[in-house]
Amino acid sequence: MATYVVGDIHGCFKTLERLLFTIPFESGRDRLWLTGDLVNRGPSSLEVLRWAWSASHALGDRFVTVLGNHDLHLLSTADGHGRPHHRAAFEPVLSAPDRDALIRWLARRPLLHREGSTVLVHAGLFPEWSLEEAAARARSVEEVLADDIQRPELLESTAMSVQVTRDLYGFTSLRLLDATGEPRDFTGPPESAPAGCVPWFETRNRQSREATLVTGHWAALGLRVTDNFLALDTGCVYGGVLTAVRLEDREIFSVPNSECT
Ligand SMILES: [Mn+2]
Repeated sequence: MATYVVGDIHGCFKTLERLLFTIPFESGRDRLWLTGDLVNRGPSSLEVLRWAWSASHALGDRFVTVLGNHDLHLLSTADGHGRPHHRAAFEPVLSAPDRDALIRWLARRPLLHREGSTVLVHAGLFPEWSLEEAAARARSVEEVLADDIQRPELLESTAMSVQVTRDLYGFTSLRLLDATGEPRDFTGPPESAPAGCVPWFETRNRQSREATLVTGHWAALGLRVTDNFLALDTGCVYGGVLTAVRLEDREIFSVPNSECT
């Protein structure tokens, strides 16, 4: 049994199909993990969601997708919030006949998936989190997200505690930390980071450094494969490539974007 991890798809369904055709994935045997951000920006969020829903039901626990910040934008918009440009982008999903099933399924996806010393998250972990602490925090935020009353409050960040909001940010949006250890919004390449800011995975004394972290989210970082860190967002939706890695031997597979430029 091999484990294939696919980076951020962002509604690029045709490119995803091409990647799945390219990798030697056996649906009766292998595992398929996604780094999240299935939707938004690309042309076919609904098709990607439907495919993921089906794959999740067909593969059972051999399929894992973790929630990304754009998946949360969709949940927030479906809850009746969200910004107008998100509402327009998500309209095909929101008006689909199977929308409720898709949204309900998406809201119950994990923020963190752990298997032994391998951990899948969309964005990152705060450096002070041990693996055990990160997993426990993920479980408690997932409970909130799966609750149809509490979820809108969390995603609008009005009635929720700062701690819960910060935890959610870590799993789904984190890239840089400033000198005081607080996150800094930034989308550029790490070498252009503001003075004093460090990528979360390069912070000193990171408590999760014994684990292998598998992430997406940071397109400007691109493909990064080191002993204990794999970053797989290779900017497909920006005209880059969609990437998969086979975890067991770290072979990389990628296909060019064929639709989303
Ligand atoms: Mn993201």
